[in-house]
Amino acid sequence: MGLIIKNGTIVTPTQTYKADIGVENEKIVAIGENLCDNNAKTVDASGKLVLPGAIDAHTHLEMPFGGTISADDYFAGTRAAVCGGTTTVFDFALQDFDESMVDTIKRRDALCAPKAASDYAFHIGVKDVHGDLINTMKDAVDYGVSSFKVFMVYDFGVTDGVFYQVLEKAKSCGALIGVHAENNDMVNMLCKKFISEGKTDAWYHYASRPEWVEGEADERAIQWAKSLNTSLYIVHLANKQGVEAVTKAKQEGYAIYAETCPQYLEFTSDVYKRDDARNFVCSPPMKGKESQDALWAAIKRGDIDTIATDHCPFQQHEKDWGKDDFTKIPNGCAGIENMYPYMLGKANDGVISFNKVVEICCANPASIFGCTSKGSLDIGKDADIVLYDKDKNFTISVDNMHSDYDHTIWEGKAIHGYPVQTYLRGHLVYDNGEFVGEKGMGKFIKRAPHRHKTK
Ligand code: DUC
Ligand code: ZN
Ligand code: ZN
Repeated sequence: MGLIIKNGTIVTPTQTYKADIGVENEKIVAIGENLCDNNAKTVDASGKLVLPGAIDAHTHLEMPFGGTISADDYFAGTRAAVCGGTTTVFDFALQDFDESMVDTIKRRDALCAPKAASDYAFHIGVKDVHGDLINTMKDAVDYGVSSFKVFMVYDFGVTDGVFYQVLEKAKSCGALIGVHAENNDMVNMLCKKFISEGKTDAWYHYASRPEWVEGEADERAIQWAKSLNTSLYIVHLANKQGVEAVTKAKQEGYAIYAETCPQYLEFTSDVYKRDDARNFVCSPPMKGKESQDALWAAIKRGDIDTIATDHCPFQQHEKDWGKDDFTKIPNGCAGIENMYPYMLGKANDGVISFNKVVEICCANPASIFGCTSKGSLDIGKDADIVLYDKDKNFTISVDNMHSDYDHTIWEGKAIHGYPVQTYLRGHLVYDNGEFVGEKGMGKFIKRAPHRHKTK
């Protein structure tokens, strides 16, 4: 064996137990007591938790958006990811009009492959399925990209009819559709109304995208998936009405999956009253306390399947474009390095269990998105391993993050417990505050087709 991690406490979604882990050729090859190999490098993990690397299934790296490009490129974003214990990152490859789905993947992968410091996968952001383009979804699945996202908002959003067509095609070709659900018409109308009334500060970003603007769209999207008896993945769910719709659909037996993000679990719409409110502008916005409570309750009862970040940071001067007009603020916040430590910190504080964190940050995204080699500490899986010190206290600051942005909404947040080492396929890439990996070492993860569960 090349590496043995000894004396740690392994956490899976269902078990917590003491054992050593043996690694050879980037894979976990042994789990047991008293593993021994004189040729292996040995790491003592006494007193530490040994966790799978997390999977962040929702990021926007070097994405052209809001009149600029998101501040973390593929290197900075993936470097930051591994420093927070996330070893696989999903990015959105946004299709161009008239572009086949495989060309979309290849265009983005040409940018990503030389820079990635974590493993990575893509979802395709669908814009155009006219003519034969819809059939190229199947080519993408064969290429190893078995998920697509439709936006119900933004100038590149799709119509309801296109969304339905894409859902139907996905069912027949082994793909999962993710949806950014907000009612576009309502958002546009409310934005215009507030601006014309001189209501221009960042509070009106929230006021133009209130709970029901998202909840109503969630309900419609779920309705269409139900009518096709097909799976649907709701990204960045942030509101109570949507949570209730997801719970009901699950109880009825439909394969409706929900993702939420740490920012919705930590902040409420009160942040839009702060002086730096524009820095918190993302879509959907943070919601009220009732929605936040509903999200935590849904995590505890199993109705939220995954946690991801929607990482899409912008620099301060770009956020400042919207000082006097909230519609000019580029939408998005940082989070890629914070997700796993934040959720693990909640476990350390007794809010949820460590097993639950491993389930929703690692095992569930791996199984939902067909990452067959990722998401758990089992023999045969990639040796993506995080050593976690429950006693290490950490205060988030832009100065101790590993991204390229110049501010963070997480500034000053104290985290109880923190990752101390991250291994990517057995290679040490993060060591006590330092990135020690290499640009370009991340690999494209070819994923299995989505296995549709029908009612
Ligand atoms: N929301 C954001 O806040 N940023 C990126 C895209 C999105 O949907
Ligand atoms: Zn979105
Ligand atoms: Zn997003």
